[in-house]
Amino acid sequence: MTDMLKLHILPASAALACAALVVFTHQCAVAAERPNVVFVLVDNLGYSDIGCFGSTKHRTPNIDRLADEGVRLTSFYSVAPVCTPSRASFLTGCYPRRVGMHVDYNGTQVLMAVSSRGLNPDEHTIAELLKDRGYATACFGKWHLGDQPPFLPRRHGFDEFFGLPYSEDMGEREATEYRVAVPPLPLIEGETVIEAPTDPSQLTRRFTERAVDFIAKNKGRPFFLYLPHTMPGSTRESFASERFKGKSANGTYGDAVEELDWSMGEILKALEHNGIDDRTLVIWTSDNGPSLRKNVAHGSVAPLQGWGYSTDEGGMRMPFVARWPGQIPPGTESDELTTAMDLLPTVVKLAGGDVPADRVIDGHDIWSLLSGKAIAKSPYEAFHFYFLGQLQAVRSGKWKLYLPLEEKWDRRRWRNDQCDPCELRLVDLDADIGEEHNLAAANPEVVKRLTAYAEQARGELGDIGKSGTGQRPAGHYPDPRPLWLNQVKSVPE
Ligand SMILES: [Ca+2]
Repeated sequence: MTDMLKLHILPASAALACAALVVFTHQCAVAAERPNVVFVLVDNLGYSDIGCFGSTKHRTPNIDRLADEGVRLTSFYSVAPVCTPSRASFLTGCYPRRVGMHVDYNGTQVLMAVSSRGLNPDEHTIAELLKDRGYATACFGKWHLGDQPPFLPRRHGFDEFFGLPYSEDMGEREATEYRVAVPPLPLIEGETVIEAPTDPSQLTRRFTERAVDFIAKNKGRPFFLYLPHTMPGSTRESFASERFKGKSANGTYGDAVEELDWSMGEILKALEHNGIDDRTLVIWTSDNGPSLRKNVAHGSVAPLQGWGYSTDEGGMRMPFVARWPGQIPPGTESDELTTAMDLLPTVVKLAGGDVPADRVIDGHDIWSLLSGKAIAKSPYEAFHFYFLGQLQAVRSGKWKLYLPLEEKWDRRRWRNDQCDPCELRLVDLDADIGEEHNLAAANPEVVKRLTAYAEQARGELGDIGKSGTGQRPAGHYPDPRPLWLNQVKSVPE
C-alpha cells in the first residue's frame, strides 16, 4: 500500500477501513487501529513562547519541526488557567468542576502538598482507557492530581510513574499551627520516594531519558507516553541543566524552554531510531499561560492579552502542535475552537475504543480537525472559562463574553482590585485577538445568547456558591500523609 492511499483511507475511520479491507497489510492494521501516543505537556508556557507560534527569543527547532510536519491549532484552550484543574481536564476529558478538581479543600487554586483531595479513582483517565486497549502506559513528570496513594498515577492507569507528585515550588516547610509539614521535594518512582529534595535543574533531562528508554522498550506494542514536564514551571527563576544554563537570550526562562525543545528532539530521534515514527501521534502543548513573577514577564503571550492564572486569552489559549506522519497533513493549521477536553475522546477513538457511556464527557473527538478535513468545524456551541469555581467568561464562535461580576476571583482568590465590579464585556476574537474593544452595546442579541449559555453552565457545572446538577465528586482520602524519603508504602493497590 502506498503512503498516498493510506492518507486517503485512514483518517476517515481508521478502524473501519482496516476491518473492511481484509487485504490490508499488518502494518496498516497496527498503524491505523492503534497509534502510539506521545503527549508532551509543559508547565506555564505562553502562547508565543515557541518559534512556530511567533517567538523570536527562544530557539525551538524541534517543536517547530512538529508544526512543519503536522498541524497547529491556534484556538486551542486549556480548560483552566492553573495546573491541577487544567491537568484534570486533559486526562479526563471533562471540565474541572465536573470532576471536582477546580479547587482544593482550603480554597487554593491547585492541590497543595499533603491534601486529602485528588482525582477520583472512579474517573476514567486516558491512560486507563488506553490500557484497556492493550497499551503500555507511562507518566514521566509532574502529576499534580493528588499526592496520596489512591490518587497517584499508578492508580489512574499508568504502568510506570517517575516524577513529582506536585509543583516544584512546593518544597520543604515546617508544620505550623495551621498547616502540616511539607517534606523536601520528593522524586517518586512508582509510589516510592527515591530522592528528596530532588534537583529541579535535572528534571527535564531525566524525564526525557526515561521517555527515550520507554519508547525503545515498547516499540513492538502500542503505548501512551505522557510527559508532563515541570518546566518552565512555577518558580520565579526556571531551571535547566548545565548544558542549557545561561545559553538562551531570555534568562533562565529561555534556558528552560530551549531544554524542553531539546527534549522534543530526543523523542523524535527515538521514534525514528526505533522505526515507529509513522505510527506515532505526537502532541505538544502547555497547561496554562505564563505567570508574572514578581510582576516581571518571563514568557510571551503576544498578540493575546493577560497572563497565566487568569481567564484572559493569555491565560488559557495555548500553543498546540500535533504530528503523525502520513495521517496529519504537514504544515497545516486550524483556528477552530478546540480544548484540552478533546484529547481523551480523540485519542481513545484512534485507539479503537469508546469514551465511557455511563457519564458525561465534555470533550469531543477532533480528529477531523487534526487530520485536515476542509469542512471540519469546532464541535463547541459554547466553551466556558472558569477560574477556580467561578464562571467568568463564555466563548461561542468568534465571540467571547466576559460576564458581569460583583467580585472577580483571581490568583489571590481573592479580589481583583482592578475590576470590582467587573462590567460585562463582549469581544470579537476574529477581529480583536487582543480583546481591546467591548462590543456589547452594539450586539445585544449575541450578549443574550452567550448569557443563556452561561446560565446553562451554572445549572450543570455550578458557580461560586452554587452546585451544578452534573458535578461528580473529587476523590477524598481522610488521612493524608507527607511523602517522606524512605517511607514504606502502606496502602495496598
Ligand atoms: Ca501550570
